[in-house]
Amino acid sequence: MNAPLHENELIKRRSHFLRGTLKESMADALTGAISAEDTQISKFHGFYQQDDRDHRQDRREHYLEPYFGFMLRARLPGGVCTPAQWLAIDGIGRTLANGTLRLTTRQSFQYHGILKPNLKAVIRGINKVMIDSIGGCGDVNRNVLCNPNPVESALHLEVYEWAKRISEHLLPRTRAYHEIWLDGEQVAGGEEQEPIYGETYLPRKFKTAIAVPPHNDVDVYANDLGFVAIAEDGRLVGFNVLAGGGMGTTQGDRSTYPRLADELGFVAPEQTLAVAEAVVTTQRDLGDRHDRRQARLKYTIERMGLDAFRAEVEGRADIAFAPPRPVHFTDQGDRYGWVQGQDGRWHLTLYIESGRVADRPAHTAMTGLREIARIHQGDLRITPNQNLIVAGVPEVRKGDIEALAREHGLLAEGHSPLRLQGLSCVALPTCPLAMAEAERYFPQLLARLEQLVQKHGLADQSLVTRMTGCPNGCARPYLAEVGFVGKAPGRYNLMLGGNGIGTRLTRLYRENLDEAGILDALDSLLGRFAEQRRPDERFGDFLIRTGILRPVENPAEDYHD
Ligand code: SRM
Ligand code: SF4
Repeated sequence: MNAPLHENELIKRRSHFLRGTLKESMADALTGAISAEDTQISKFHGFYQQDDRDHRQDRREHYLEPYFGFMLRARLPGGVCTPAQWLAIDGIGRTLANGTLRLTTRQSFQYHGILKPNLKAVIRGINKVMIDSIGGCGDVNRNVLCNPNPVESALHLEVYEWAKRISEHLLPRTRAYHEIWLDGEQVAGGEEQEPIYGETYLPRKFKTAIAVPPHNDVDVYANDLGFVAIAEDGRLVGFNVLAGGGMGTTQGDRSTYPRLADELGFVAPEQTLAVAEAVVTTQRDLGDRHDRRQARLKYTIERMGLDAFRAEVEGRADIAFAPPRPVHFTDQGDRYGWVQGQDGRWHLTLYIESGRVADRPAHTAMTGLREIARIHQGDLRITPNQNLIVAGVPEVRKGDIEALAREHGLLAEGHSPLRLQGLSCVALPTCPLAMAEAERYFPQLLARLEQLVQKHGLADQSLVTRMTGCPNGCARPYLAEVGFVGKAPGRYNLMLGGNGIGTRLTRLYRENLDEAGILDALDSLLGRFAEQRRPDERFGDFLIRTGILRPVENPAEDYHD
């Protein structure tokens, strides 16, 4: 390739294993920002520079620099934390960030609105309770997802251990994070090595998930690298390995599209790390470092062809994939309420609207979760659907936990199936890429949709509905049954046709709709669905069966149809 390397490649190389000039940027008291190059390096340390877009115009008119604040995302494999960790997370959110926490679609949490002078205290604060933010963002492996529900306990525990191991194995080795934020000892120049990543890390972000069938709550097909746990008699016997999934697209760029991961084959558990490393190093060496829009693994696989990619991975890992084992998924959402685990303890899945943990008049989630963490002795698990599980509750504590959850509006009861299956990304005011609202508008739109499903006698129908403020797909709208993808203020592309188990992509149904247009389009389709559906048929399946929508066969072409 003759094209020049992307500027980010040069920034990474110059950064001396992710140090950049972060120390100098932090010491510069004249601005609330960090240097432009450091805004790229900071992502590898888990934080993004943002500015509050609600205040942009006002600040400009008053000749002030933007209202800079930082978003910090933790690394929390499988989303698991202890009550003590939660209390620390909560305290930091209230005192050093904007007073809220954001549970993410990748089982982690984010702080928003951290001012520069507070960044170090935030990072030190989470590290004090053994949580870090290394690789929360950046061109490395991100938070590793795994099914958070501990009901199938022996298997779940095994799979969770693999999620942690993969996360640790693919962690950058640089001491920059410890040196800058935790005052660790400085490493003398030239001594450091990144055995897996090398000095320019990966061409682009990289995501890994493990699914435990029959649940596909992690949306495993949306990941660069996926593992589907195969169990016999409740014990893990290996994984089907998937590669090349991804949701992100760029508006107007027809060479970008969402894609489901392909199956590479079956491996035994002891081959897991070698395979993960081989997929990562293949992408490191063969991924596109010239055009970041073409740099995700999905495009590397498209360019190489699946067979060549599989052979490359087999060679690097010194393994041969066995044919993938049959798997069956039944859902992609969370299972709310109490469920009992094999050891007799109980697990309660709470509903957190759009994952925003905040204190609002009818919904005091921040206080409620703090109160629960104070008395809970099991653990807390963030789900890939932005909810939280209070896990490992003994029978005698059930009543207390449930009473607190009810008092603070955290139970699923009273919410429609539509709302409980909903996901929306952060979008405005913090996300710099947002073209439309998501988190702040989605609840209102859901209220209108609730009226619509009720009108058609579909109030009990499960319908996976997701909204994002731009085509990047952070709430995985391309795997929903009904997806809204922000195009401009108040305008969304309506994506339809997912199958409710996360194994079929949506297709664009109508472009650039306002709320009236959305309701109009769905009113007519839901009406037909109510009249003509087969028993137990899902909305997306109905649209495909009746020919209202053609299934996506070739995402590269179909997404932009
Ligand atoms: Fe995302 C960028 C929020 C999950 C695809 N995502 C962003 C940024 C950091 C905007 C930016 O680059 O400046 C957003 C920060 C908003 C804010 O103010 O907090 C952002 N992404 C999120 C979160 C918080 C959404 C949420 O509401 O939960 C999720 C954090 C997950 C985590 O804990 O790690 C989040 N992002 C996802 C997912 C879903 C997933 O991974 O399962 C996707 C689609 C899967 C994928 O990666 O293909 C996703 N985010 C993107 C992309 C498009 C990537 C691409 O290949 O084109 C971007 C933009 C980019 O990378 O250039 C992006
Ligand atoms: Fe921001 Fe777009 Fe991701 Fe939403 S989908 S958080 S608007 S990048």
